[in-house]
Amino acid sequence: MAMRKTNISRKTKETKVSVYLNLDGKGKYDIKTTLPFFDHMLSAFAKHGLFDLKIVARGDREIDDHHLLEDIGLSLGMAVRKCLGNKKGIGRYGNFLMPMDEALSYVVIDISDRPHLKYNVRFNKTYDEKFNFDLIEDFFQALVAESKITLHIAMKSGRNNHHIAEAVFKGFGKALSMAVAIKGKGVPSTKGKL
Ligand SMILES: [Mn+2]
Repeated sequence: MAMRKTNISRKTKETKVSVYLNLDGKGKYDIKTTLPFFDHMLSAFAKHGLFDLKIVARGDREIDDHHLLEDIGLSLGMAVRKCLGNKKGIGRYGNFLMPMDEALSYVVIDISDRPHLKYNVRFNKTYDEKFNFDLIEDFFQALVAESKITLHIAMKSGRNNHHIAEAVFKGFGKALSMAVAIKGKGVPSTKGKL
């Protein structure tokens, strides 16, 4: 039986990240990444996925925010994979269409053991000194690499960057919640292994 909850600590010369994740939580979150906008996104992910999630992260933001977002993605990906163990009984697939006012995201997951990200999200290039929206793709690329899931994220529509990002993170929470939910007993694959 998979543990369904775990702690991950990851430390390099660039960043330090700790993650607590419980897949069968109640949507309780405590996120401190030193990036308030990204805290807001990860909080929305936990709240709407009904995961319990605690993240404390810091990094070399004097360079830029790339290392920090990438390493949070790696750590959260490791946590997802560790929580799922041998994947017995999970639904495996999940998808969600998530609106946020004018923005509409479509997130599709296969817990496949084959890491693949198909990311079709375009943000407005207006300069935002608080947050680089381009790094969201790097976060998901890192998360996919470590969790070994197949993840498709597409935007059907969207004008405001905050709305677009929030539709992506809420949709990811809902789709992942569906994919990790216990639905049966065996491993959901004709190969007998995931
Ligand atoms: Mn918001």
